[in-house]
Amino acid sequence: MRLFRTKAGFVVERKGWYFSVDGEGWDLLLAQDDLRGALSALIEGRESSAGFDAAELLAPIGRQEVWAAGVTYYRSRGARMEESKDAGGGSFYDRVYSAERPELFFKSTASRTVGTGGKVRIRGDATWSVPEPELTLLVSAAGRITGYTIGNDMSSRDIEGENPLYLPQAKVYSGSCALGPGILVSEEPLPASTEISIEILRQGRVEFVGKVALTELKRDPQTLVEYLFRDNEFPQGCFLMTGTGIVPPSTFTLASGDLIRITIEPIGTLENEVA
Ligand code: DO4
Ligand code: MG
Repeated sequence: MRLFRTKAGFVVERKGWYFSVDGEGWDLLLAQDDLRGALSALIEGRESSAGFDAAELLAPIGRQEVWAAGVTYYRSRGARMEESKDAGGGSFYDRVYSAERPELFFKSTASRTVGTGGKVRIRGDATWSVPEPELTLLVSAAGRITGYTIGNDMSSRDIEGENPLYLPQAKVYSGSCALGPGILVSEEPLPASTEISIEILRQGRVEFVGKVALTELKRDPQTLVEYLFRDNEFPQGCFLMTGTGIVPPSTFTLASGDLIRITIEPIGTLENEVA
C-alpha cells in the first residue's frame, strides 16, 4: 500500500487501485502507529478512482521534522575522510562509522523540502555540491517505523569538508531536501537486497549513475530510530534519512538544470531538477 499527498488531497494506492481519501489530516495520519490499519479503514467500501497526474504530487510531509543519519555506509565514511583530511577532520568520520552511537543530525522542515517534480537547490556560496540518495523512514509519534520514502540529502561538500562544524550550513538551506514520490506503508523491514539507484542527467545526457543495496547499510534502521527518540519527542511523527552509500567521484559537482532521478523499488522514483 502506498500513500500520496496531491494538490487535490490524499490518495491511497492498493494493489494498483487508487482511492481518494479525505482523511483526518496528514499530521494525524502520519503520527499513527497503525498507519496501514487507519488507511485500510479510510478506503473501506470506497469506489476506486482514476490515478493522478504526477504533476499533482506534493512532498509527503506536513509538520514532521526531517532528520538524517550519516556515515552509515563504508563509501560515505571514505568520502568524508578524504574531503576533510586537510582540515584534520578525517578521523571523526572513521570513529563515528564504528562507534555504537550513530551520527544523527537535523536536516529539514517542510518549508525547505520539495516533492518529486520540484526543484532542489545548490547553495550560492558552495563550489562542490552533490545529491545524496537515501532510504528514508517514516516514524510514528511513538517511534515505530510505519513506512518508507525516498530522500535526497542535498549537500555542499566543500563547506562540510572545510570544517565538520560547518555541517548544518552544508546540509540545511532552502531546497536542500527532497522527499517522495509517496510513502510505501509497511511495518516490515525492506529486504536487504533492496537497491537504491541514482541517475544524473545533464542536458539530456547521463552524467553519473550509481547503485547500492541495503546489504551495505551498516546500521539497523530501528536502532537509528531508537537513538533519535532518546530524550526527544515527535508528536507528528518524523522522517529519518538513513545515509548515503553512493558518492559521485570527487571531480563531479551538480549544476543548474541537472536532473536527478533516484529509484527504490517498490517505493518509486523521486525526480528533481536543480534550480
Ligand atoms: O557526516 C556528514 C554527513 C553524512 C551524510 O549525510 C551521509 O553519510 O549520508
Ligand atoms: Mg546524507
